Amino acid sequence: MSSSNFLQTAPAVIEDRRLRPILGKVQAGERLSYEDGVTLFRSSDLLALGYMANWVRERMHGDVTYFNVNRHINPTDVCVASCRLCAFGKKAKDPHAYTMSLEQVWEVAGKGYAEAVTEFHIVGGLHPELSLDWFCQMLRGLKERYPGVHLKAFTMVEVAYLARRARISVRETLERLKAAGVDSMPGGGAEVFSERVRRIICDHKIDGNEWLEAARTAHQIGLKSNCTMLYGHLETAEDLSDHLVRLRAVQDETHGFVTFIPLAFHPENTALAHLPKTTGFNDLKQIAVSRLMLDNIPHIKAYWIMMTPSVAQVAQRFGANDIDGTVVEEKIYHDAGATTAQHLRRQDLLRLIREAGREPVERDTTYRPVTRTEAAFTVLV
Ligand code: V47
Repeated sequence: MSSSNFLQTAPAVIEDRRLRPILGKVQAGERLSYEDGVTLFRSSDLLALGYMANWVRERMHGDVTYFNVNRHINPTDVCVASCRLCAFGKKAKDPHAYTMSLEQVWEVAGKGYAEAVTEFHIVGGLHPELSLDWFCQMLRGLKERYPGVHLKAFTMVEVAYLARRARISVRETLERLKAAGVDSMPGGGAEVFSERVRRIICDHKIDGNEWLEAARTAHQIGLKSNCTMLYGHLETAEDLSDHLVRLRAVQDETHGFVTFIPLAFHPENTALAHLPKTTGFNDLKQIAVSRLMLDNIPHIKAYWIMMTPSVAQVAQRFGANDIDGTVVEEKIYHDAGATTAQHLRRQDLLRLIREAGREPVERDTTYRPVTRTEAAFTVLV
């Protein structure tokens, strides 16, 4: 839609009068403030939020929705932290805990290789015994066996823990991981930066400033990363807006964040199981507000595992331009009660995207389009 069309039609869809000045800023391409963010998060005028966010999304990406063919690998769920938000981490003595051997990691990775996986997404618990050297060996082994696959590995939280255990700086840890094969980093572990909330939901983790500093360092040494925000628990509109503004400030400095992924809290099997589950309404609002606030982060991902394929599909018209990938096997959300599938085929993703009136583009982790030969395509469908 051209900007003049937007100017003419937008006021008709804005019911919440508090959004009018924000609409003016969006039209003018002006940066939204922390206060604007609070207003957006407090508004229930979902169609107006979606209308504005969709306009920004189309200006940035046209009709394209990206997806990838990836595999998640979680080498261990043993974790020294006991975050109330998490159902995945287990104590070492828990009979249900698992830790893969190096050979098992390499074998699990290989299960999707024939299907031309372009990315391994590797995260796990804070294991008290697996050393930085062990992880470097794991990475080198993956690179040897699957040289064409991008390794998106370790959250800022895992890196900070490995650094502490190895008694070296976060920078040196990142450098060693990069030398061993890490190509970029996922966005997990950011939760919300508010100290008040972190004390309740993840008091064993690094704090918000440490997370941001680790991200800054990763970007400085040439590793791009994603970033996330966990919503739907004890946070306020102020906490959410503050989180986005702080990510945006780091991005102004480094330009290292590629994609932002709002993550809905799944309470089942966690210490916060009494909290209600997220709603489709809130999921779409988070997508829309993040697109409006994060004017310097290129991509907004509606992670279908977390929001269900149906909501992730609708999100493609509320500000999102990415839907994540085939995933294959997912543990973090499924341990917390997610009832979505663990795997979507390439053809399922294509259908979801096309039905939303978007043009599917398969990407690699760096958002280069992936072209497939007929033969490879046949394996994938
Ligand atoms: O770090 C943990 C969150 C994250 C729960 O970078 C929970 O492309 C909800 O970061 N309910 C892991 N959330 C997932 C993640 C991610 C996912 C997809 C793509 C990318 C990417 C990153 O999930 C954790 C934590 O923030 N989490 N437990 C829970 N019960």
